[in-house]
Amino acid sequence: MKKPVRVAVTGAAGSISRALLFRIAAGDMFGKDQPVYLQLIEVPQAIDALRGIAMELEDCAYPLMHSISLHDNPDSGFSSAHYAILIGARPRAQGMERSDLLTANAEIFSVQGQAINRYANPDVRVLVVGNPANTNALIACSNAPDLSPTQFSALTRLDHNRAVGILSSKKSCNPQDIRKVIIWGNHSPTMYPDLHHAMMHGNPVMPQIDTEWYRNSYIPRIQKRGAEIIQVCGHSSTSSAAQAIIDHMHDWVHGTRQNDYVSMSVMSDGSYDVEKGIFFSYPVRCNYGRYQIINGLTLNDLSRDYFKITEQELLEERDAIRHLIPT
Ligand code: NAX
Repeated sequence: MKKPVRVAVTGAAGSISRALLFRIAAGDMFGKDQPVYLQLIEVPQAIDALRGIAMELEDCAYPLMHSISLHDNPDSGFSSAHYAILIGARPRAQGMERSDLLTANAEIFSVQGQAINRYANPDVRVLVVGNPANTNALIACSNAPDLSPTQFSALTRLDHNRAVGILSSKKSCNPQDIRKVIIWGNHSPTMYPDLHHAMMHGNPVMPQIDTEWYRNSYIPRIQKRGAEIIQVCGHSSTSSAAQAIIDHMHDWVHGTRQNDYVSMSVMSDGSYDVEKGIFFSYPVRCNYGRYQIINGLTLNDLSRDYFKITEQELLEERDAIRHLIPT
């Protein structure tokens, strides 16, 4: 049996975590031969609810579930963690300006970044889910000076999976048959779902779809899918978010499937002329626990226009919390 890996999860009593934790314990994220030690982190007011979740996890008697610990502070919560999944975030309250939301979350993620820097395993991999995810990842990463920015990422896999799922429904094919879909930019309604490099049954997608449908129906639908879910279900995505987190971490650790790439928000190295240092969703391939941005794809005028909008939004978000980024 392998040695257990330590997985720290914040917001562990929240809706997404309720769908996620049982699947991590069942081996869906790291493999059916990898025991896990869950380090669950919550705010003090939610510790009682978290205790109930821990009891249910125990009652499942998962063979891979090595042990569980509960934490109301990030220092002990991230101790020796190999993986840190940052889901807990401050939701937008009524009357709150976007800049207030950015600042409130920046404070949470700067404290967590410092704790990860000090107490996590030096080779830790960090996934930021809590919104605004890209900018929260920037804050956490900037507060962890001893770690490499390549150890941090933010979740745009849900948008990627939505882009695959909705296209496969439209074309009545299996999602498996669709490859090389890309989400560029921010996890927000400015994201750009790009099908210009996508393949279906081994052939380019664009000649197989109506351009009018792509531009006026498909792109806005993916961009606003989160809001559509809230409108229909009365709450934001939970099971699909958990699935996306599983897929993101699984591929980061175990590698991307052959002849495909996936979307991950990672620190820009200037690829595709995006400003360096912001977390931007790129097409990547993962191998041996590392990601590599896919370079050399051509962008047409439509793509360039979308790029500018989403990059601009990320630059504005960065400027709003700049005072919390250590120099
Ligand atoms: P919930 O409100 O159900 O749960 C959030 C949990 O986080 C709560 O239990 C709360 O007590 C806890 N929490 C708050 N601050 C904390 C802190 N400082 N330390 C530890 N725990 C803390 O939200 P849920 O539906 O689970 O969504 C969580 C976050 O994911 C939200 O910010 C949401 O916007 C974001 N999402 C991001 C997605 C992405 O693709 N990047 C998609 C799904 C989701 O919308």
